[in-house]
Amino acid sequence: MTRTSFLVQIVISALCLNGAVYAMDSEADWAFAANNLAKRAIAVPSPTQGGQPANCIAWKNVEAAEADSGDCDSIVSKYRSIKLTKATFLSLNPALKGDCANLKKNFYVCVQVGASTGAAKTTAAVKAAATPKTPAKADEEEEEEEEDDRHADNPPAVKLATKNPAPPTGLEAEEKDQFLVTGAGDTTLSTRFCAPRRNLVNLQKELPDTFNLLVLALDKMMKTPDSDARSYFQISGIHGAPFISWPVPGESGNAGLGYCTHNSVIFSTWHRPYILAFEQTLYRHGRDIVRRLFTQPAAQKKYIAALQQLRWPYWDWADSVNQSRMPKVTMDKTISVMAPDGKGGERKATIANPFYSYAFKGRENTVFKKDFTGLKATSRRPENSGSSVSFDAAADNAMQSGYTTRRKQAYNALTSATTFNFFSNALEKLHNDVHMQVGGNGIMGLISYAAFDPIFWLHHNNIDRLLAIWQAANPGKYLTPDTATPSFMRKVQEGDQDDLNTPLYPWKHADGEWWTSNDVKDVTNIWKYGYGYPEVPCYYQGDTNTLDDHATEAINRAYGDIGVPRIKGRAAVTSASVAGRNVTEWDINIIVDQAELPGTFSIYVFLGNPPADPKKWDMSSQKVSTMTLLGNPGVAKMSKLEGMTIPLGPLLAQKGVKGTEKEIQDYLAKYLVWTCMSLGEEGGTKPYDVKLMKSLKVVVTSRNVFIPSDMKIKPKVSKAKIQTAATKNQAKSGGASTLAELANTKLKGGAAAHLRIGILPDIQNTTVTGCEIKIRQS
Ligand SMILES: [Cu+2]
Repeated sequence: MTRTSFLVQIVISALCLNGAVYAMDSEADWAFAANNLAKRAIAVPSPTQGGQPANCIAWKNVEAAEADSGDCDSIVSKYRSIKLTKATFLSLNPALKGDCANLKKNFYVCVQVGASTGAAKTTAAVKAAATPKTPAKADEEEEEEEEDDRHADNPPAVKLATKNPAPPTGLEAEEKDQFLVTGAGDTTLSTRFCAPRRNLVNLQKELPDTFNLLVLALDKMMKTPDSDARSYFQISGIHGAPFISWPVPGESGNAGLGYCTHNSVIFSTWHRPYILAFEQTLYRHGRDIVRRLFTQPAAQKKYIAALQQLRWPYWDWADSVNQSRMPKVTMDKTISVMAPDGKGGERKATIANPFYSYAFKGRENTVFKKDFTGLKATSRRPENSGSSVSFDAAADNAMQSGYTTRRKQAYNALTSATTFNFFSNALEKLHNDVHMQVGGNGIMGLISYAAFDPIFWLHHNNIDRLLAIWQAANPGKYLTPDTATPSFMRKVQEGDQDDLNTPLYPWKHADGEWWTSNDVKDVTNIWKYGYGYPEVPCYYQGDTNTLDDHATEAINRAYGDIGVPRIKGRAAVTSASVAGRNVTEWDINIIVDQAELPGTFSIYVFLGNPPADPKKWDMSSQKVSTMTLLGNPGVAKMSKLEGMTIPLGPLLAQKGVKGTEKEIQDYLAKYLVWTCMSLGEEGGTKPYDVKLMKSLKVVVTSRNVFIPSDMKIKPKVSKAKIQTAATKNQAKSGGASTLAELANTKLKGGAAAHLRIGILPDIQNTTVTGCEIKIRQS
C-alpha cells in the first residue's frame, strides 16, 4: 500500500465509524487542534517589496532566473497544486504593479493567504463537541481509588484503563491558541499513569504493539494538514522555521530565530517541555486511532494496553550495545505495520516509514532559504543541501567513527558533579556534534530546520534522558544565571541573563502560566508528566539519595570505564580493570566566538593528519570529535564565547599511545591537529583555515581521575592542569602557549570577553570569579 492510499484508508475508516458510533466526538478530536492561522500570523520574511496581505501564510524567495525571466510563469507553475494563478499572484504582491518585470531577485513574494476568519464557529463547535455526552461513571470510580502511589508497589496501584480511551477533555478544547504542555497519558486521572520512555531499539523488540501504534500515530501526525497548529509540520516549526507566533507574551524577539534556546544555560530545560508537547500530541493521535479505528474487541483490547505504554522513545547514541549506530528503523524507507482494516480490526500493510523522513506537503517547503529551497523531504548528509536524497550509510558511519570519544564525553558530562552549568554546556556541545554527524550539509545541521527530521526527536529525547539521569545523580543542583540568549519571543540586551524564572516560550501549564526552568529543576517532576526512564524509573521507591545511587550506578554501567566492551571491527583495547585506581586523562579544550563564522561551523580535532578530502573527515579513524556551533540561516549571531572539552583518552588508547606525561605531551605536540569546516549560511560545506579565526583558543589539559570500584560512586576528578607543550607550536592556529592566554580570551572583533560559567573545567592555579578567570602565581 502506498503512503497516500494508507491515508485514504484511515480517512475512510474514520468516516465509517464516526457515522455509526462517534458522530460528535470525532469533531472534537480534531477540532481541538483547529487551524489557528487566522489568529497566528506567519512572520513576514525579509526583504519583501511590501504591500502583501497580513494573512499571507506562504512566501517564496525569488530566484535570479525567475527575476530575470520578466514573467511570473515559472513561479505560478510551481504552485499549481494550490491553484495559484498569475492574476492572484499579482494581486497578492501589489508592489509588482501588475507587471512581472518588477520581480526582484532574492526578495520574498507571497504565494498564498490563510483563511481570514471562521474562528468563532470553530470555537462553538469545539465546546459543544467536547462536552461529554454522559458522565463517565467508570472514571469516577477510578478516581476514588486513586492515591498518590507513585512510590508504591510496582506495578502501580493506579488503575489502568480497560475500556475504550476517553474522548478529549474540555481542557484540550481550550488549547486552541495556547500550547498547554501536560504530557502524554490519560489526564482525566488525578494520578497520571507513568510509563517509561524506552530505547527505540528495545521498544521495537520488546513491545511490538506499542511500537506499531507509535508508527501509526507518527504517520498520522505527519499527515495532519500543515495549517493545523498541532501538525508535525508546525510543532517541528516551533524550533525554527516557519516563524509562527503563539500569543504574544508582551515581548518581541528576533523573527528569524525559533523559540528554541541554544548556547544557553536553559538549552536543556527548554527542550524538556518541547519533547513533552510532541509526545502528548503523538499520544492523542494514538488514542484517536485506538478509539475510532480499532473497535473490534480483540484489536481494541490489545491496543488499549499498547496505548498506556505509548511514550516517545530515545536513541542512545553513546551506549556500548549500539555503539553510535543509527537505529535500523530510522534508515528503512518503508515499514510493515498492522494497520486499521476499516472494519475495526487490523491487517498487514507496508507504509512509508515515518522514522525515516518527513515529506513536505507542497507549499510547506517554501519556508526554506536558498540552497534548501524546494526540499521535498528531510534528508541526511545529502549530496547538496537542497537534495531530498539521504545518504544514511554515510550518516551512520560518521556517527560510528565518533563512538568511543562520544561515549566518554557522555560519561564525563554525567559524572561531572560540579555544577549544572558545566553539565548543561557539555551536554549541549555533545548534542551539537550529533546534529552535524547525522546532518552533514543537510537540515540537521541548522537549528531552524533540524526538527523536521524525525531523528531529531529521537536524538533530543536522549538529551532529555541524559539531563534526567544527571539530575537524579545530582539532587539539589540547579542552574546558575548566565548570559541570556535571544529567541523568536525574546529580545536580549547586554547584561540580560537566563535564569530559573525565564519563561520557556511558548510552553504553558494547564493553568495558563508559562513553563520555567523551575518546573524542570527536580527530576521527580517528570513522573507527574507521565513518563520516566529506565535510569529514573516511574514508581521509584526511595529517597533522593538512593535515587542518586541508582542513577550513578546506571551511568557507570552504561558509559563507565570499567569493563569497556570491545569495539566492533577494531582491535580490543586491553582494559585491565581501572577500578580502584588513579589514571591520568587528557582533554582538549576549545574556545571560540560563536559568531566567528556565519551559519553552522565545526572545529574538528584529529590525532594525525586529516584526510586530504574534507568529505572524508567525518569517517576518519584519526577523528577525535568536533566542537560544532549550530547556526540559523540568514540570522546574524550574537558575539559570545563558547567552550567545550573533548576527551583525548579513548583515541589515544585505540592508537595504543601510552607513556609518561612528557611522552604524551610530545605525542600531542606532533599529532594533535584541528581544522574547521563551515556549513555556510545557507548550506554547502567547505573547509575554513583556522589561522584566520580571531577568537579561537585551543588548550590541552590533563587531570587525575580516581575510578572507584563501587559502581554507586562517581569518579573523583582533580583540577585540570594546562599542558601548553602540546599546543604552543601551533600558536598561529590558536594553540595556547601560556596559561595567561586563557584569562585573556577575546571575541571575534577583538574585545575582551568573559567566558560563560562552566564552559571550562576547573583549572589549577586559577580562580574563577563570576565569569572571570584569575591566575595565581604558584
Ligand atoms: Cu538539537
